[in-house]
Amino acid sequence: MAVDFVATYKILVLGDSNVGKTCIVHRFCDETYYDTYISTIGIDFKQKIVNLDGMPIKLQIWDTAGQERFRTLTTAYYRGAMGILVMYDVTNMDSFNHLSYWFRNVEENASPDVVKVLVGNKCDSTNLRVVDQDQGRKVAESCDVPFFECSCKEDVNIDEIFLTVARMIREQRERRASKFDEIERQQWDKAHLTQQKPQEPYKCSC
Ligand SMILES: Nc1nc2c(ncn2[C@@H]2O[C@H](COP(=O)(O)OP(=O)(O)OP(=O)(O)O)[C@@H](O)[C@H]2O)c(=O)[nH]1
Ligand SMILES: [Mg+2]
Repeated sequence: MAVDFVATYKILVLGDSNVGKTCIVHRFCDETYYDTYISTIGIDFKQKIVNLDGMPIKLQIWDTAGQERFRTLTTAYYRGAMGILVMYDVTNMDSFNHLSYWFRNVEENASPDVVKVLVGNKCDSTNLRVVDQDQGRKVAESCDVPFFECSCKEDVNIDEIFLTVARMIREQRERRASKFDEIERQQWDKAHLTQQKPQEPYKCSC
């Protein structure tokens, strides 16, 4: 059977209920958008193969429920994630104020080398905006993560967000691989150089 992708990257989408997590996954994977709100129950996922600078990579995107009653369930999925989108809604100040909760939760439950981006959604809603772009940028700088504002409704920045995360995951994996190569090389050197150590010159016991 032909393999049409070279790696699978697991990406998790987090944030308060109603910020647009399901919409961003649908927009990216299916190029669809719905105005009706159906709150996610538990967790769901969709997949899409992207061409990452000439390499076909499968992105497996996990859409978590923002509702508090599902937190224990969704937290169990943090560990396997290679990339995380932490999302808020630029028309909802509470969702922005809760970012510290989401970043702390990632810190406590995800792998230490997971890559993260901060995403402010619904940037099309100019009249309803309550979180300035600068406020989002400052939080991203303080967490040392890339920052995007996007609109699932008008398809603004959606591909850019997922391709950025995918590139960051690839770079992280390359860094880790070269670290392993280095450790392996050192172990090989140690083993072989010890073996090749010159023998002690023969000393007569008399
Ligand atoms: N104006 C505007 N509305 C949006 C946008 N993205 C999502 N919405 C609306 O926001 C509501 C919530 O979207 P969802 O994607 O279901 O939210 P969610 O974060 O998955 O919510 P939970 O599943 O409860 O955690 C829906 O009514 C969407 O139509 C956007 O870019 N612009
Ligand atoms: Mg949802």
